Amino acid sequence: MNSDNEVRLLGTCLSGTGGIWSVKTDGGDRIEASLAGRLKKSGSGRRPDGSIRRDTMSAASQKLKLAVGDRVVLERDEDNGSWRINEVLPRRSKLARRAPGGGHGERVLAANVDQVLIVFAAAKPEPHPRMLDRFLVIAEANELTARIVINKVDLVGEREARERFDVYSRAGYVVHYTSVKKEIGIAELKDALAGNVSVLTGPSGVGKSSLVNGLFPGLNLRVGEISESVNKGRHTTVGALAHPLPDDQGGGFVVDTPGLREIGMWALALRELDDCFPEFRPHRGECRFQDCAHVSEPGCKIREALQKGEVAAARYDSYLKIREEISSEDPSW
Ligand SMILES: Nc1nc2c(ncn2[C@@H]2O[C@H](COP(=O)(O)OP(=O)(O)OP(=O)(O)O)[C@@H](O)[C@H]2O)c(=O)[nH]1
Ligand SMILES: [Mg+2]
Ligand SMILES: [Zn+2]
Repeated sequence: MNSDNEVRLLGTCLSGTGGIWSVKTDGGDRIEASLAGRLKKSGSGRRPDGSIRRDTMSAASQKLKLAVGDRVVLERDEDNGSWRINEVLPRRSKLARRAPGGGHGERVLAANVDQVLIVFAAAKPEPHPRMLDRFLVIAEANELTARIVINKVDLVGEREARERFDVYSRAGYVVHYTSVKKEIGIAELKDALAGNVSVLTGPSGVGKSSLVNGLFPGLNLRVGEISESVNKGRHTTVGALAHPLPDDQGGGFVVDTPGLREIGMWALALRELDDCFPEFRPHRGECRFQDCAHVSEPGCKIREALQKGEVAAARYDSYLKIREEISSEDPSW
């Protein structure tokens, strides 16, 4: 290779399995790059002869800190022309779930995230509000803006869907009502995505991938198909896939993630939980006891707000359930 061609580029990680990542360079090219061995947390995943060992690749990917959305410095190997990720730039934000016990078990779903779109279906599958509340708590715990998307409104009618999820508008969230099938609410959602890095999350089968395709028909469909096969039953793969949005529509990325069946295994400090419910925030510091758990303490302003109907009973129930779960998970929290 001509040494004049030696290049150092900046890019954004779109997807990665094991040690190989697909990166969009700031110049707009899409390239495959391997992660420099020293950036992997455990082992290099390489045999002495330089070939990659499959078994250690998946082990390494579990401990990798690199995530979709990460900004990276790429360098080209002079000898064989291949690209290598040599540096990961500091993140401005991230969507992460902490494994029980905290500390080393953090799972970063995506980096440099502007907002989380929590997608549920109005029906098929039947939405579980308690689960929606958990997704919201995770977004809040990461200090990320959350939007709610209720898809498949064609199945129940928009009015019924709005009635059912009005509790979330009242809690302070923006709720989008969409149908990919009937093209309802798609334009508004598109505006919300333009220029941002947005992560779509939610249960399986609610239409996350369909929304991405419906929103940006120009996006490479083939990538979506790969996503399906990559994610199927392979929990150690980095399942998230970032799609660059068209530059003439403001740019940004939308990150499609595999559906989650349950989100129980995460931990959050108990004292942070209050802040994860936006409708509790106006009452911060107003309870009689500073360490009020809002369970049965006298002079509790949250329970007062509940009685007045300012805090919805269903949301308060979720708060209690999550609180209980956190305290039983690890007594030291
Ligand atoms: N009726 C109706 N069906 C929809 C709509 N959007 C998506 N679907 C259907 O719902 C099914 C699941 O859609 P996907 O886009 O694969 O769902 P997903 O959330 O990406 O699922 P995972 O990848 O498993 O997490 C497909 O059969 C879609 O055709 C909609 O607005 N209305
Ligand atoms: Mg999908
Ligand atoms: Zn209280």
